[in-house]
Amino acid sequence: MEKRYFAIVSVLFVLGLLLTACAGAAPQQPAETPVETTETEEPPPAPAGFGQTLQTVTNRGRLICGVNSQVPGFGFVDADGNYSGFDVDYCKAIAAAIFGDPTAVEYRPVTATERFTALQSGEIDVLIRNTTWTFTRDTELTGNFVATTFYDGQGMMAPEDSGITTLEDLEGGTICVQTGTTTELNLADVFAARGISYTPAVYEDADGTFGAYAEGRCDAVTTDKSGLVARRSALPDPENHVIMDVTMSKEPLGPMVRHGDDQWFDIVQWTVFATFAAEEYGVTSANVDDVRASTDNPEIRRLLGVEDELGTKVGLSNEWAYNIIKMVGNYAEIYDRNLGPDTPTYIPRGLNSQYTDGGVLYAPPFR
Ligand SMILES: N[C@@H](CCC(=O)N[C@@H](CS)C(=O)NCC(=O)O)C(=O)O
Repeated sequence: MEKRYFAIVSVLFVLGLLLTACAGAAPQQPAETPVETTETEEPPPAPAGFGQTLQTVTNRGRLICGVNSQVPGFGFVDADGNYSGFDVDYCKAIAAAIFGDPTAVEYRPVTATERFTALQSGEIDVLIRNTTWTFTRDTELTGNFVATTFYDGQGMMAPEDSGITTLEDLEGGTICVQTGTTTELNLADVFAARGISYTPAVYEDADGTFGAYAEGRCDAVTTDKSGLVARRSALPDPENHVIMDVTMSKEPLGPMVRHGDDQWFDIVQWTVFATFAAEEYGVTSANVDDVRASTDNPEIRRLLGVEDELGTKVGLSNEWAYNIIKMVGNYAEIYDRNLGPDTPTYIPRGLNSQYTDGGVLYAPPFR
């Protein structure tokens, strides 16, 4: 009996506490009471999750994009210092979204090993360098992957005249691989699982790795299949090298930002989704003006800033997505420009097709 009395009193006490807490959370002033403001008052604090990155980039007047400089088709710098590639186009797309100017980018080439420190230290605003989304990069390395722009997998390439056509043919062989990559780790996992012994020949960058392979210092070379296609195109005799019909891993590649700035995350993420959606709705750099002037599709109107104000919700103008499409193009245009059938780095779309076309590209709704 006493116990029950105690329990009832406890429940009432807790309820009382909760009510007090709720009352405490209520506004201190009635809503109608005018709040006094002065001209010199500090602006209200930014909403939770709004970090400094957009402000820093805007004040600087350009985006600093961490990229590859050695992988044609993805991130490559030519003799005149011009950057091009699929990843590079996403740097341009972010600059178009922020500044309405795809050239407002400073490219910062980073190796596989230095890329995460460059992002963590603030040396770069975003990393777009054929970087695979993994658990530890997303957590321990304090990064956030916004979306996958290219679904890839690890491959293996050997000279055609070597007769090596399967991983098992590499038993006891030497394999060229780049350090600081998922490639190095997957190679160890896959070969251990299959019981194949090998010697890794490890290099700091792609030039070192593929240079050694071209000189015959290893029996085969391994990296993402996109990297193999890209670097094969730069060999003196591309036709003499075969990418094996094997996929050793999943390599979802995409832009990475730092933890702690949700606004920036959203900007980079929705820049990517804008390119997916534009392809899905058939909006291209060539027809975007006509579509903007005439479409009555509400989602396209929102995407292009005709209706609603999506841009302002992430601190951008409402032309942000229009500028991306007009100045850089939709996903298919970006893909074809860098990896399409008319390029030396042709890679069939495969998984990187729209979900409506048998692939996995799928932009959430623009509303
Ligand atoms: N996607 C893998 C591999 C990325 C990678 O670094 N691949 C090499 C081989 S193609 C590369 O891009 N090297 C270029 C360089 O070091 O500049 C990862 O994120 O670890």
